[in-house]
Amino acid sequence: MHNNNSLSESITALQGALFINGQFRQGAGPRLPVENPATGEVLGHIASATAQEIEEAVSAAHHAFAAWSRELPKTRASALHRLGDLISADALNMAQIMTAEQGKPVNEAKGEVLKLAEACHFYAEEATRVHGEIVPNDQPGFQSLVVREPIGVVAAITPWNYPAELVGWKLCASLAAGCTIVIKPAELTPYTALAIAQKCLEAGIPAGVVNVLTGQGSQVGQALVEHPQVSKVAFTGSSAVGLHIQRTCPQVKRLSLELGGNCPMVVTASADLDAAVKGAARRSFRNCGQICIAINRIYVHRSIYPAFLSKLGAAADALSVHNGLEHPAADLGAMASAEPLNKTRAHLEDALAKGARLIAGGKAPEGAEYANGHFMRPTVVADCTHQMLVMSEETFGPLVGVAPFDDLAEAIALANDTPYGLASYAYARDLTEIHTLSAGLDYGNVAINNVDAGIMNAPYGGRKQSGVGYEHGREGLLEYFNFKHVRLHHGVGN
Ligand code: TAP
Repeated sequence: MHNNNSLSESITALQGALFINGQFRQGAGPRLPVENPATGEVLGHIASATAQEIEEAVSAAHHAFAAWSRELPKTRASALHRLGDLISADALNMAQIMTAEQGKPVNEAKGEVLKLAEACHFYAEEATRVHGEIVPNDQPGFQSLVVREPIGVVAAITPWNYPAELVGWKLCASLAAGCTIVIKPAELTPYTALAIAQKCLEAGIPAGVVNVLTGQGSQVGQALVEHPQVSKVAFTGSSAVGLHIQRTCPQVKRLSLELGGNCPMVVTASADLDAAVKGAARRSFRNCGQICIAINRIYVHRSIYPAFLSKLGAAADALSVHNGLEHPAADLGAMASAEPLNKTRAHLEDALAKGARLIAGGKAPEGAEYANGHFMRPTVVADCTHQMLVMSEETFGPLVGVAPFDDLAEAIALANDTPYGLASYAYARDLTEIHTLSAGLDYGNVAINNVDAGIMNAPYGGRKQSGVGYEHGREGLLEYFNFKHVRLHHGVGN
């Protein structure tokens, strides 16, 4: 059970706050409410950053870049290690802030905060291992050095489903590379980002290196995209907004776009059925399906289709749904807002109207606890076709569609048959099937016999309409560098 007083004190301290040039200040702009999605209660208000505040934040980041980019890598690494330690030490408090604004159960939120701390330490280590290259020349007496230089000011624009990690990956990679950053978190989950800014202040990260501006994406986010002193936009969010940013960016600048998905899972006749069901239940419903890499649709070999459906239905029915602050260990909490809940209901109605069979869930849990929040039971529908929205569009809710297949080529073709290419999953024990699946799935991430596609030291990114660029791993860090080729004529060996 959480401590109401300390949580409300933590949130009160962040009301209306902006973090600019190393200082918290009250924003001058209009206030926007932030709600607890489990209760509908207004937690507080944030300030919508004004044009002048946006200018001050970018200008602070621009000025801080000159010194931060020249700091020794080990100095930047130490700052990141300190940040990671401070975040882990306060993980429960930060998790409760996240649960209050996002809805996921506290234990899961705490896991996310601890993974943010892990990202700080990972990028701290990477900061000291940024190597260049010496490449061969076609004439004697020349040497070509390829060096990596930080890009400049980064604008990070982030969604509400992973309020700590999706800010953190951009923040940590920027700091490690020597970039400075202005963060615009989602309107629904601003307090987690402001709590991270508090940790940056405590960690002694120099003024201007990290800035946080709250407000609406269409205003504050768009102003950052358009700002001539922003050299890179690191965006995670919907494909529609990502495309809009790409179209409306008025200068040439680096963009990394981590966008939406509609992720398939293929379960072949050789699969370990119980492991596949366990994986399906976890990756379809965790965080109420509000994950870019959530399983949206499952293709199951016809020989095991009925058994898979009954086991997945039972696994979905066994998941507990609660107010995540009151029940830290619940499997699922509230959905983050009415919007993803309404979209989930619409996708369910569409599937049922087109002939899908309801196997589990399909409605909100019953009882007074759920009366004012955005709750939905984990839902499984069977006999789905690609005419149904659940099989072709991102639901971003606790709904999964299942369909049978007869041969693997058909399953892979169906799995690839959407505009998205973020993550895919497969369960199989036959080695030929495993190789066929890993080669055939047209996705940036392919997880086989597990459902955790993202680990910190491997690249994580989408293809097709799921985005450009990578986070995590060495590849994620390279997104924050320009390469410079220095061709030197030294004359030795001429
Ligand atoms: P979006 O509506 O796209 O919002 C993402 C961020 O962009 C928010 O901070 C939003 O601000 C801001 N924004 C909105 N319009 C903007 C504009 N014109 N210019 C600049 N910024 C703008 O996404 P969401 O609903 O928060 O998040 C869910 C989506 O994120 C899903 O599609 C999900 O798949 C995707 N996602 C992808 C990944 C990866 S790694 N590929 C990871 C997580 C989530 P407001 O909050 O004020 O609207």
